[in-house]
Amino acid sequence: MISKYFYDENAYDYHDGGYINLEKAPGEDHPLAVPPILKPDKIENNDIYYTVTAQAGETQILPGDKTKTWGYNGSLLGPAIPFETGKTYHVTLKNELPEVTTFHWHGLNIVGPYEDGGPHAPVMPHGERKITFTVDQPAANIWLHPHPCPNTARQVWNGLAAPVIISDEHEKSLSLPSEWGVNDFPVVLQDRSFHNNQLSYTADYDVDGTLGKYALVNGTTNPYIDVSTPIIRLRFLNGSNRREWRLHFEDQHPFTQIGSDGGLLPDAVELDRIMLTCAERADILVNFSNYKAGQTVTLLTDDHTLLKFRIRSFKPQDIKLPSPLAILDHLDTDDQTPVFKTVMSGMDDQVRLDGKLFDMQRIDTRQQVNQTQIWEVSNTNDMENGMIHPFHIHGCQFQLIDRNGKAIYANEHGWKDTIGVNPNETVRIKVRFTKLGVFMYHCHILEHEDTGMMAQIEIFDPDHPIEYHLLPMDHKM
Ligand SMILES: [Cu+2]
Repeated sequence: MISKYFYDENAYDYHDGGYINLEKAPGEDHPLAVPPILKPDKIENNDIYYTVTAQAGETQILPGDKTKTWGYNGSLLGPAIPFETGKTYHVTLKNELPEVTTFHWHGLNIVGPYEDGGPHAPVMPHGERKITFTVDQPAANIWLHPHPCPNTARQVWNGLAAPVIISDEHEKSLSLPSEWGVNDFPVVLQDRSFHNNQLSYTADYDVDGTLGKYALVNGTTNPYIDVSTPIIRLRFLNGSNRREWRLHFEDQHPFTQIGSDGGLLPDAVELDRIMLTCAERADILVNFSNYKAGQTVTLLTDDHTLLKFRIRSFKPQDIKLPSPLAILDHLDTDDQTPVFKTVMSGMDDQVRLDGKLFDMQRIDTRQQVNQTQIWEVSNTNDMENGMIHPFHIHGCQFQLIDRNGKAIYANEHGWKDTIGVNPNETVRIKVRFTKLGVFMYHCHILEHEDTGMMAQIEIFDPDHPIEYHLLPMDHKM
């Protein structure tokens, strides 16, 4: 049993001068909103067609006036988008917003930079873009969010984010809870402040990451889940601009982590608390068998009530998870493996990646496709105890080696695409891209990313060089 948080407490976001403590949102408790599962436009054999539209709307979040929000195929957040390993997807991306956006598939092994949906793939207002790709990675909880440079943070704040759920045959064979909205829930963790019930990104902006004073879970304030089967699957996603979520039950009830960013862990891990930095995911099973109907079990973040579980009647149940839970395709390295070093530094508007600010027309490093490199990802910053920078790479999933030469945490043995890096820490990871393209790697505190704590890698095939048309920084964002 791990009984402490996973990171250096000195660096937690609540030490920041601009930190905003969560408060209970006004109004009653509400059942947790459950995003619908996106329906295909059509299915032709192995080919599935979807349409995803970024649009503006209004959402009842607080008592009183509705809030003007943005969402995919709806007014806030989006539907859960189901992918199956081995199938080919044809996705029409439509923009009905009054400004340029992009559609980034965070965690998907997909070619870049256009299909990946980073800043080189703008979709103009009333415009659309069509992309096609085959999903060839294991079951995982990934997500969709905008990535226009430098407006990612504001667009996410306004409501754009959607869970994307990849399933495969192996995961289906595990008989995990699978009744959507009954015992299988996406759990998108965000925080927002309101001004006369409206969002105001400008009013709440913080260069070190914008925080809100109310927790929103799938857009719901004061949410609860009615527990009608003993085991519940919670697919957590930190969809916040800045906030770290330090999750634990009020009574320290244990839970089982079965998956991380890029899929199932090689072995399930028993925990009683977990921290998620921005963009990280955790796939969790909670067994409520020992509680009685009428009881309420409360999930906290720090000491703030986040999500209540109201126990209904059910028969106790246990799940037998196989060991190993999943066979990972281990990335092999030896002393000939090339090493790439990258350094996150600074706070406020001084944040830098390798001492530089982002430039869309500059390729910062190159790596050969299907070849593994070791990346040494450092956070040098120790200003005012420093801060954790969540480091993300597009277009691939990677594997951790060590943290400052020490063992990684028990729940870091699976595929990851985002890792919290502590001040004065170097995390070594094994990185292999299987798709060609130009990809971003960056801090996932969205305001740091927008400030320019981001760089680009070209993944090349020496036999098939490709010329990319890289947009300039001042194009029509
Ligand atoms: Cu950062």
